[in-house]
Amino acid sequence: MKRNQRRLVRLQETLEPHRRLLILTHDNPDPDAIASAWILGRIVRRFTTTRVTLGYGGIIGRTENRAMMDVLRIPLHPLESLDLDSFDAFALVDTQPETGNNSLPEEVGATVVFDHHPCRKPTRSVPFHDIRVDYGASATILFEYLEAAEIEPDRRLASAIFHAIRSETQNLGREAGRADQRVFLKMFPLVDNEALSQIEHARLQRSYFEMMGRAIEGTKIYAEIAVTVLGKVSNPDVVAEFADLIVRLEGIEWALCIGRYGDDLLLSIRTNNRKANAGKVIRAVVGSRGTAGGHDMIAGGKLEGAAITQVHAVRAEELIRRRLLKELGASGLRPTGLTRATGG
Ligand SMILES: [Mn+2]
Repeated sequence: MKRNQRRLVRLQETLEPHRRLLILTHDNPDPDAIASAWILGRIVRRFTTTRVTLGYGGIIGRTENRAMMDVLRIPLHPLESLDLDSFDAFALVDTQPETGNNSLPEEVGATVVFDHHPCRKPTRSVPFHDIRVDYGASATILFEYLEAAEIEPDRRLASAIFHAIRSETQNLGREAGRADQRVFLKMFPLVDNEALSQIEHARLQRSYFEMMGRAIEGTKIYAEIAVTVLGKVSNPDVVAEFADLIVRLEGIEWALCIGRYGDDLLLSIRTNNRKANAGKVIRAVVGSRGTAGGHDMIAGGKLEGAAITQVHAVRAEELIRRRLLKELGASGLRPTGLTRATGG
């Protein structure tokens, strides 16, 4: 714990000269990013005189994540409601500079970065950065600072941390380490179970089921590979959400999900193979034109402007599908549909 105390002191020294800090999550934040921002906010408020605001880019699309914000009353604000010029320091959580998945302008440098994705080159020049790839969640990293600061999380914050680790690691089953286990167990007696249940079982809109119907129709199976072309999505999270679902299909080892969001194509890859490197696969699939990142079993990417017209989108989707099959050594396989109605 000594090491974390030293880190905490360094964090404090880094931030203290600044007047106003914006803590920014990745775009379309997930529970891990949301909880991480909230923890860091608590620490900075306690240990510095710097004023703190928590913000996110994109939208909070997934119903469960919106419920998390509402039920736990998390003070995280959409970037549109904030004036970037009013801040003189920026912290990124669960993301890094120049990854393409956060809204910090590239010319604006980050002062602080916390993440558990592989360290990027620009991150090394950030004054304070703590990147731990062996951690299953960024919230776990930040919790160690909370401990070093001797701040007891209240019920709401404990619930957020618990939910973050639970959803990010699928109840410690996916890419979780000892540190995640320890924090998860430590939070368990502190959580508000009713609140957590309201989050996990949040009421779903009809449009959600319409989207799922389209996703099922748009899924093709190539032996152990499922490729889903979603078409237009109104909520960017649905791409990862459906990939999480379809990778559970019996006999499937890899799942790729593609959705059109605005002018962009969003991609999500999942694998059941614990020895695989989904991050590497998605970089091969996205190529030099897009941005991508990920860990061993989960990865995401974006092709900006690839869905600017219907023709562009169809062509790019086709290219992505072909590259994935090639990368996984499955070129030339004839697909089947997922259900009887779709030809399975
Ligand atoms: Mn994360």
